Amino acid sequence: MKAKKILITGGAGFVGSHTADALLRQGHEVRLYDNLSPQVHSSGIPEYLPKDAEFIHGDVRDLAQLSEAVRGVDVIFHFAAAVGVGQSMYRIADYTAVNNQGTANILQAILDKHSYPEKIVLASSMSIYGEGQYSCSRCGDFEPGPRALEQLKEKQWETLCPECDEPLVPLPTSEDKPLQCTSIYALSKKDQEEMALLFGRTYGIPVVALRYFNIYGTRQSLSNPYTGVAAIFASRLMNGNSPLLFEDGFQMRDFVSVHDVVQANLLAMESSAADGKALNVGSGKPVTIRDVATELGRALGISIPLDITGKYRAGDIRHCFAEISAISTALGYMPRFQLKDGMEEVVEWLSSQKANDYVQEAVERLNVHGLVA
Ligand code: UD2
Repeated sequence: MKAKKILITGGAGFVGSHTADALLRQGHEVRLYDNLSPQVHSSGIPEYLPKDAEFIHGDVRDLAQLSEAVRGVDVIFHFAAAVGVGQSMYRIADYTAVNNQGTANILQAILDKHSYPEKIVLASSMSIYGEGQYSCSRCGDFEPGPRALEQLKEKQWETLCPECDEPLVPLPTSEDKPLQCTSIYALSKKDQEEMALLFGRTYGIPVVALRYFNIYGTRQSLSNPYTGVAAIFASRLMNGNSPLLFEDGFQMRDFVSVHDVVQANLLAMESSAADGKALNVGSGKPVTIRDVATELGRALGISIPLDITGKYRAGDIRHCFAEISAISTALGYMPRFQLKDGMEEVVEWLSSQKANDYVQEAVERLNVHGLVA
């Protein structure tokens, strides 16, 4: 394979840096563009930053700097984003500037510099679905909207059948489920996805949007209390605190190893079979948030009881896990990491890490804005 010049925005981050390592191993030339957001990188440049990559300390809100960064690259992985469902609900302008305008800037930079890449791979998110797909044993399949506030106030967490009011059974969510964003973050990801795909169609540039589910793995920020629930739980446990679980902890997600996400990223770059598409990237297996916290505690050998708050975080959905047959068929993607093995790798990494637990402050900030009830 011919070596390519590759730009990764958000390249110092969790997904960006792992992707960079894999690309460098394949002999590609990698340029990382990252603003080293203090919320994620509390100690500045991370020690894992690959030495063989070029590093540009830059912000996607800076069109001039970005225009230099896109020059002459063959492939762009656009991962830079403000990431946090709850936080996005009170930092609306910031999230929109970084995610929506930042993406617009990349596309503008490509046009302004006449530097057309052969591929753009964009980090989208499962959050754009809102609630996942469901079925009622009596009334059939549903794609329900957000749960009613009255029901959440009564701590009735399950999504109810719109016809008979009985709890629905969650099903794997596929790409054709109508999108129903329930947070500003989700809305910004939907906008990023549509903007990039539309740009690709207009200018004949292959674009792939990957809808990542809940990613976990080494290098996930241990100081960011707003996202990365596995790392948040780890940080709580390592500081002797109970993981805080919203609702009753039985909400289900799809936890996918960062190594499987890297597999999907590379396949999307190398193959043309997913061009112009938006595809799920998950493990295909549902797991409750409670199980994640329990499993992590067990693997760390720390026995601290979970704090089941019985509170609801604005913007959260109940259940969503991935149907992965579309990406498997198109790209041959096959998740290789089971949660249990993946957790063990994380725990080994954690033994050399310091975790700053800012979760209490983060919850207080949500409280101030009436976003936890
Ligand atoms: C991931 C993504 C994020 C976004 C989100 C989609 C990463 C690093 N981040 O965030 O970009 O796509 O998924 O929803 O992959 N919860 C608790 N206690 C906590 C924190 C969270 O109970 O301290 C619950 C939360 O209420 C929700 C569930 O855990 O029910 C998952 O949280 P999330 O959706 O914010 O997922 P997260 O943080 O992995």
